[in-house]
Amino acid sequence: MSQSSDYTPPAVWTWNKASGGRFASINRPIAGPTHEKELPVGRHPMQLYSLATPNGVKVTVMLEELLALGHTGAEYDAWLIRINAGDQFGSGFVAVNPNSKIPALMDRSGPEPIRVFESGAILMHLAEKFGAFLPTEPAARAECLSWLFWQMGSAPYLGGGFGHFYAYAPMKIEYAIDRFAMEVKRQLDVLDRRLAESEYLGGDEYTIADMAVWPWYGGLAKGQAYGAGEFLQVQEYKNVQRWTDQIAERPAVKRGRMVNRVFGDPAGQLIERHDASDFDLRTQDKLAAAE
Ligand SMILES: N[C@@H](CCC(=O)N[C@@H](CS)C(=O)NCC(=O)O)C(=O)O
Repeated sequence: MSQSSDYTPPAVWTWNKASGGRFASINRPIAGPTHEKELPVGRHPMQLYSLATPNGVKVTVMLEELLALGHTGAEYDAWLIRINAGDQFGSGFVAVNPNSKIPALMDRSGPEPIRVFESGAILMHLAEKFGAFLPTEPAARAECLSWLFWQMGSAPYLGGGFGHFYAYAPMKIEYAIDRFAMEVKRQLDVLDRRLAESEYLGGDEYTIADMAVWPWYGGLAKGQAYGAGEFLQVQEYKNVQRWTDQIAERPAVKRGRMVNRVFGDPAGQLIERHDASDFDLRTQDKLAAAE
């Protein structure tokens, strides 16, 4: 391994140059809004401001699963937040999520709107509100929440650690790639062992834990994340593969992953969702054909 480094950190870090790499234009060391912009509000109880990244997909899958169970109170408008264009720094968005990251939810079903940010908190809020996808029996609930919070703590090593240094950083740093590849393979093995003994992460039931983990680790298992399938030999994690395929077959998952999607097959992109019929009528292929 290369050992050299010509960089010695100064006593005080200053923001005097762009960080480099993909997403450098939206990275900054301060919080708060950069511009005034109100968020749009639609007619449904749930107003979601998001993008179809793995963190965004967790919530659109949950909303589609709730609707599939007949919970009409989960009807939602999904508005697009283009993070590459800095929409997350608009004043309206920052008022919903002071952390300036998608997904962000406004629950407008009650007398006063309730803001919810952090995808795990949004999943819990919806699960408790509708009494679905979070077991109430104490042991099953604890197992579900343990895997939900496992995802919240683990995925930053996958995305911000491995993904960043393997795919997005302006230079390939062997030490950083080795460190995070090791951790991500360890995480895949954690999941693989759990899914060898259990159909779903929480146990026999499909829960918000699966909804949180699947968009990240299912995508990774299918080689869709960072072009790293071969590098990490993801096909070896047989139980993760089985679980990934099983969840991908769910109709609500197929719908949820299309919402706020701005890349890939036009037939799989529903840029904004305001009605259940939008899946049939307003995907990008249909809109282009109608022009
Ligand atoms: N822990 C947060 C992470 C959210 C997050 O990192 N969102 C990314 C997209 S996947 C984002 O909005 N990034 C914009 C930015 O960093 O400016 C969650 O689970 O909601």
